[in-house]
Amino acid sequence: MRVIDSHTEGEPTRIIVDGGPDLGSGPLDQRRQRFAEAFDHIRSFTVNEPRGYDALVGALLCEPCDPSCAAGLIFFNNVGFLGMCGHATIGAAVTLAHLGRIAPGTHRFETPVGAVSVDLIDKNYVSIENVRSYRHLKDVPVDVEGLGVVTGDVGWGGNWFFLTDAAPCPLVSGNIPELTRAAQSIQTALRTSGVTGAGGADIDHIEIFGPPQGPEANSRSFVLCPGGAYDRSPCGTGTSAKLACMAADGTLRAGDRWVQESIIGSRFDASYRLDREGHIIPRIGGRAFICGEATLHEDPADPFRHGIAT
Ligand code: PYC
Repeated sequence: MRVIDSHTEGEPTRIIVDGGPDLGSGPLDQRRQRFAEAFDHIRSFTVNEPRGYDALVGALLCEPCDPSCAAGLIFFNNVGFLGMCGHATIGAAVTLAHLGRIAPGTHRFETPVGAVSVDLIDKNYVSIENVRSYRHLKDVPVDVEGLGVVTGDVGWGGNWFFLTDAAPCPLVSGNIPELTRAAQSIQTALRTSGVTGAGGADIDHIEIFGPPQGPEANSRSFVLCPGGAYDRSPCGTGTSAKLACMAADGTLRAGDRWVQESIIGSRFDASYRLDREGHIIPRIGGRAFICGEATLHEDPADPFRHGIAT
């Protein structure tokens, strides 16, 4: 299997460019289902130790159904599959440019939750227009062990998020272990109290917001990803959910700029527009850098050939 590694504002992406599973044809959500049911060991092989690590997000490059799209992408991580992934879409655009498959300009990529528009500004800077995003629930109180009652919103930005301002400590990188524990406790409380996204969907990302460290950003966030790792970037789908909540509250107008800072101090430049039906279409901009190209090998004698799932 041939892969290209990049990071987007610190958050790693590994794109399978050759030798991935044959998922046949059809809509990407169906191909993602086939990937999960028949080839989950390839997901684990690609991103888990000993070839990867828990923060690594993978993406399978595939043929899009929609001929107007330059590529199809199916995203996955150390524990399962994602709907959309903002940082990995930015990483994919930089990877495709590195391969000479796309030039600076506007492109469309197909994902399991819809097509997204991608502006490759130069070899490292990409601005994406995400899928429609919205707030599903406002001011939901949850009783969290060790934290008491925590109130937050539930939003969709291509994945499901619980967004809260109730930080248990300052949002600095030295507090990542404490923030991780707090976010995991919030997630457990959401699950036990039956708070979900639309249609009973599991809320698998938790975002904790606080003030930015400097004048360059509007806000800083800590984002817990589904497999227990924290997002090194400000999280593209999470920033999209944040924009949707602010739009619903009337605190950010269409076209206004919002700079979201991550727990390691990297930033996404964000804004939104309204589509014809009045839905929020977020725009997220950030930088990605190629960090490696590799051929991954599988030895039938290796007891850990499909990765170490934790
Ligand atoms: O950037 O959307 C994102 C993302 C989701 C999980 C990790 N990064």
